[in-house]
Amino acid sequence: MIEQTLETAGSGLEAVFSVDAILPEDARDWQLRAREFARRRIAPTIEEDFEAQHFRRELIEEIGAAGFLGMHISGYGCAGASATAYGAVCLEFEAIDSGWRTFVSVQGSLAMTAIAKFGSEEQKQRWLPEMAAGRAVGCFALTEPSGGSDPGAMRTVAQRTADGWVITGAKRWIGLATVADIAVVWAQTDDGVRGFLVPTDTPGFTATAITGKHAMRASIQCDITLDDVQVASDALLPGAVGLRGPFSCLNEARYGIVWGVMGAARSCLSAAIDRARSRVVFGEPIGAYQLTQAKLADMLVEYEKGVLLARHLGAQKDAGTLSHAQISVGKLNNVREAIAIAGTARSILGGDGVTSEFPVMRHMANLEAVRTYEGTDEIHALIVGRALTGLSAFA
Ligand code: TGC
Repeated sequence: MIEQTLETAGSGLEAVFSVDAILPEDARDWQLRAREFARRRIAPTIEEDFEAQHFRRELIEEIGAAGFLGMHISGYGCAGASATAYGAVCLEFEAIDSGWRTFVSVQGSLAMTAIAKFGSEEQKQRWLPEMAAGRAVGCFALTEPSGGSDPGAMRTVAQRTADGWVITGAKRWIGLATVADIAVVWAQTDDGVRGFLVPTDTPGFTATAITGKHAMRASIQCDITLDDVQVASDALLPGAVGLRGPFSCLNEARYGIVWGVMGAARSCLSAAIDRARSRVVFGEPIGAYQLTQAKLADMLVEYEKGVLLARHLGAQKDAGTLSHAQISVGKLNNVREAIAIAGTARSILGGDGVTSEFPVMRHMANLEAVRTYEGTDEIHALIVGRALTGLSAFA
């Protein structure tokens, strides 16, 4: 009886709200390719990789060959796609796992963007085509062990020598550093914060994967030590002076998160809907009870609002009018709501919701990491607060 009613009405998440339907054609094309790739190449092994804390490095060149790395950059082997298309790709990767969306972000939004925005022509020619193809991997070394929220307090220093620079310091929570070929290292200099391209085989550069993580287990985050690392003069990124440089790269990564986490939310919501329709308790599918329907409705409302916000910010970004504060609105809201959706989905799944039979607990754990990196909830609230009042309340 219930099945018949559902069929007649046309039910399910896609029948009520579909991200596919609100994308322009170019973005939808990218989205479908990302969805197909992520479902075929990442999904089948993600639970096992998360459990084993294994990063499946062999996928990198395939992701590059499919065009997803630095896809928003024009030239140098990159696709020159729209910001909306890039966002839709982030959503599909994160629908499978935040760790793989993070890989695309660290490589494309952080390391490649730093080179594309601030690098010399030689640096761009040397690194961007290789990184776009996935033959070279980059990392972005900004955060330090003493805390990530205040990069202005950075202790890593770069001092000029007769023929280059010597860099000393430490970085923490740096994605991909143990598999990277090139590190974008941010350091204090006499001219303020500057960026350097440091090959990871340079003597004195050491990366160590952080273990014991209960989130992002299928991806790599590292400690880096820089012990009198000597680089030539041409390692300096000429176009970045001051914190504006790294912050403008963070904008790109934060923008990708606004979309990406809605993929994790969609995955959790879909699992909860399926379960609500099939799990029988007290003689009825739990989806036939009002409390379950109220939960599902609230999840859908926040998912739909989050996707529409991402789409709105994407349109602004494509028009060149997106502000930092608007990106903070998106990151703050969408991560917070994705976490809430994952938690509610878990409650609908009951005890089985904590197992790897469903993706929900893995998404919940990952999203807690996403909540902290690229600016915590608190930092984004204060960025929005400063934009509203004109008053800085960080200290
Ligand atoms: P503030 O005085 O506000 O700004 C300094 C200069 O930067 C400019 N600026 C921005 N430019 C572009 N985009 C933005 N979003 C910008 N925000 C600020 C600003 O206009 C100024 O420029 P100028 O030319 O006048 O000097 O700087 P502040 O030190 O007071 O910072 C304020 C605050 C808290 C907003 C900032 O520190 C912040 O965003 N903190 C959070 C940092 C963060 O997100 N850290 C986590 C990074 S994640 C990571 O490192 C790991 S990488 C990912 C991975 O590897 O997996």
